[in-house]
Amino acid sequence: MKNHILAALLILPVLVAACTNTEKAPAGVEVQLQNPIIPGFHPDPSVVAVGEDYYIVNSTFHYFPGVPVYHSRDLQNWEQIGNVLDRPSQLPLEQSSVWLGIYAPTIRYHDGTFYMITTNVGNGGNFMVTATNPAGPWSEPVWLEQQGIDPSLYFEDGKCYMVSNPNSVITLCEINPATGATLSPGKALWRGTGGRFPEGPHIYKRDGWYYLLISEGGTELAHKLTVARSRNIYGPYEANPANPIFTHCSLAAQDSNIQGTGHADFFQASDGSWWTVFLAYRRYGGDYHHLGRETFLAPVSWEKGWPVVNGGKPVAERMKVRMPAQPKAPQPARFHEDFSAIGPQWMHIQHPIADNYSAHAGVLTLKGNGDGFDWGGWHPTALLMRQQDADCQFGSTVRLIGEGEAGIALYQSDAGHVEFFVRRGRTPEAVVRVRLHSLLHEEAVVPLKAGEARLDVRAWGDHYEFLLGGREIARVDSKLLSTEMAGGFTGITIGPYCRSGRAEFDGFDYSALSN
Ligand code: 6LW
Repeated sequence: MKNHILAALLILPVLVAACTNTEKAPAGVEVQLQNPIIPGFHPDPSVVAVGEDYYIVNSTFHYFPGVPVYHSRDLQNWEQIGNVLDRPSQLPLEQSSVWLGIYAPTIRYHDGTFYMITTNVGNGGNFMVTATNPAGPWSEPVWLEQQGIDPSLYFEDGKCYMVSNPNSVITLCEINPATGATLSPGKALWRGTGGRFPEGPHIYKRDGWYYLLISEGGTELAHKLTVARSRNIYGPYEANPANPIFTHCSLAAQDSNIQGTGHADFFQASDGSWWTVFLAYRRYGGDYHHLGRETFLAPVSWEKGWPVVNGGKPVAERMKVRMPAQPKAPQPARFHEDFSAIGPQWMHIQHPIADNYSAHAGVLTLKGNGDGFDWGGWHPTALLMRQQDADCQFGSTVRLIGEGEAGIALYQSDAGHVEFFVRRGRTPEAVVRVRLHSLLHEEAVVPLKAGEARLDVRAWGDHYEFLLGGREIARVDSKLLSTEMAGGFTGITIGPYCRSGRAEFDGFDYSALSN
């Protein structure tokens, strides 16, 4: 008996340690996860799990509508169910360039209400909106006092806390979520581990610890995740000795095409397993990326009370993970858009001028107002969607009514864009024109018999081919449209536009290609 008690006493600390370090093998089934889970321009992801439903939001900068909402039940297939900011009153964009507008959002769910908090850089700063249905409608903005970007929310014991990074210090205050009023002075929590741009903070609670997850190093190659913890939400926070907990700025990932990993948000799936969404970009044709920062997924485990992302290994486009259930295999995109209803994937640069758009019987009619894609503080007539596949083909038949310019745009920023268009002054012609900073170059000019042409673009990762009536007339290197060359926080968007005159488009075709 005595021996049993002794044995029990000896084994107790081991059992306690095993329970607090909970290194249980994750349940579920082994599956092949395909990353990115939301490809193309989908930066700064934030995620919330509500039962078996998962929702992700992303930043959108100077685009309108802003902040797409994606829904999934299997963590692999994500469908856009709306946009949080779909009314100009929620999203002032006056003079917003590709560097301004909506920065990183956070989505949370509390007591039957969804919250989305973000920063409108250049037009009002931090604000939040609420909804009972994440597909919308979302409320008018409640403006917040605490400065800094990347605000996040944490709810506990009837209190609502906000964290952001004023003056590059992660700072916490309590707020009244209904009015936005600050209820406690800002408390500096952490400066990170010394990397530049400490940002993207989120607070989680697990086993009595508050975990403060942030990103450091900037959103390019040096991007990384670091974490600190405290028993008290106000601190002091101790840094994880194993920081950074995730980065591709490492020997192990130096040859990966996936780079810039960071800006993450953790969540627990319905089976209790931990996960993170984060942003990264894929390189094409060297150290260049043009599709923007995309949304990725990786498992999180806990070791000795600290989170470990993907077992401490780099992530890949295809990787074996354990998931709550087998997801559906993602289907390659292929569609003909007839614009009978303008779906949530279509965006504008700044607010659209409604009179310049109409759709009827499968034909989209656009009216130009003189604004193109060069900087102008401006409202170009264009419907743009994210290029989500490195290899894809898209196009339309364009008819100019009278004189003018209209066609298909490939837009990274005002400093880097390509238009494939029909132009009619005295004579009609098809043109491929490239803008790169101060350079404006017509790569091809082909005479046409009439102001109508079939324009298709074929994308192959590192270059684009421009097809006039099925015949290639020009090629453009994707790096000219890359973030490295053209700048901005966004990624390529594509679609019909009309700069001047009036034009009809017979819908818009898109299909993913694989080589
Ligand atoms: C965003 C910041 C970041 O607010 O880039 O990569 C900024 N992370 O957290 C713009 O997306």
